[in-house]
Amino acid sequence: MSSARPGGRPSTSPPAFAELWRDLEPLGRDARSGGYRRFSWTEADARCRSWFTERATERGLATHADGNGNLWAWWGKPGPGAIATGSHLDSVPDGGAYDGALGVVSALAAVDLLQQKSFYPERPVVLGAFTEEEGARFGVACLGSRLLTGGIAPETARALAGDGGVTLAEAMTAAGFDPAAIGPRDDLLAGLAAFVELHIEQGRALAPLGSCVGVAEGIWPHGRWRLRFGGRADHAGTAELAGRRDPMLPFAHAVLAARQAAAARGGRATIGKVTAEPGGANAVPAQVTAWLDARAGDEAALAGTVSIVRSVSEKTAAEHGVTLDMRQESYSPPVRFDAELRDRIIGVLAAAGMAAPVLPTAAGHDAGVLAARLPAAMLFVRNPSGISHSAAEHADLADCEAGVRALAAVLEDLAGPAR
Ligand code: HGY
Ligand code: MN
Ligand code: MN
Repeated sequence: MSSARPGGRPSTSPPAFAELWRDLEPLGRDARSGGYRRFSWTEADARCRSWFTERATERGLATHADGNGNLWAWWGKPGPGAIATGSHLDSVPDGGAYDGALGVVSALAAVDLLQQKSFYPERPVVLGAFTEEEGARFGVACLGSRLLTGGIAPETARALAGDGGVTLAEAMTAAGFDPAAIGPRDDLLAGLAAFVELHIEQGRALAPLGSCVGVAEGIWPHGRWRLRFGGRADHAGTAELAGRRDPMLPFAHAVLAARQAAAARGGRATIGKVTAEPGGANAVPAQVTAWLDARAGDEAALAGTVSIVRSVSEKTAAEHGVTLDMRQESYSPPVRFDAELRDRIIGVLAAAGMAAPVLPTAAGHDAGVLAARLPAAMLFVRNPSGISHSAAEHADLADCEAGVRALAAVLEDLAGPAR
């Protein structure tokens, strides 16, 4: 726990969303693509961690990391009934600037706004920055919040290996953290009365409604499956087509089957990551590995999509003399956020002059993981294009600042004098 300066920032400095944003924006951005590569336990991650700790400390917040690498910053003495807010700082490969980061920056700027008006919380307010929310390095979405809540066994997590085979344990050790310390923190969770995550909208529902903020209803069930097709390497020119054991063929069938199965169920299926090894342009590959991301409005539809992908992959792999190993890497059950907390937030925003529609989402979030353990809610900030998981992701400054005002109003209500 680093020492916090009493009283926080000097009250003269202006609310600092734009200033905070400008500070964070360059960290982990790839000069070529303009997208972000803030992968957990890398140098970019370390810079984001330092940034968060410094910004929180200068606001008088007491900071610490839990054993899982999630960062916490306390406004007020840590204790029961705390109101938590925050999000994540990691990104997908070449992701956008706002996914996760907007929630963390908005939480700090909301503290500024409240400190500016000399509000002091009756119950502690704690800001969180969760590690490996995207699962971009170790394959399991929301890894930090799952570890915190006991959603994944520590020994399973330690053994997770990213591209290149580096395990989570090795990556944490290299970053100066102790992998033996990961695991559930029921003591920390017991002190939290609610968690409210602000996040950029992913999809385009708010713009047509003319709203700058929205409130989440729930999260679709979704998951990630790894498919490994094992064939036989051979010469692209001299190997007869008939005798080949080409893993690319069943893979191609799997891609098309996924799309058709998801479309038939009103769901989503994506294969955005695939490797062909050893990767010679003039050779039949020995192995093709692909990751299926599948989502649907309910678990039956999701299971139906995955089952069709599995059966088509098995059938076509057999036809081509190819082996198949398909395994689930990450699964998130459906989430319905706490209705009472959601409605209370809608009321607070309405009183602040912000009509906030209630939106479902197919995007996963740490709030969805924490919702299994405590009342959780989400605020969405308008995304004019709806695009996310892309360098093109964007939210207008005015909407971001409206999000900060919304979050500040919610924190003031939840952490202020009992109603
Ligand atoms: O993949 C998701 O839905 C989230 O962005 N992690
Ligand atoms: Mn994301
Ligand atoms: Mn996110």
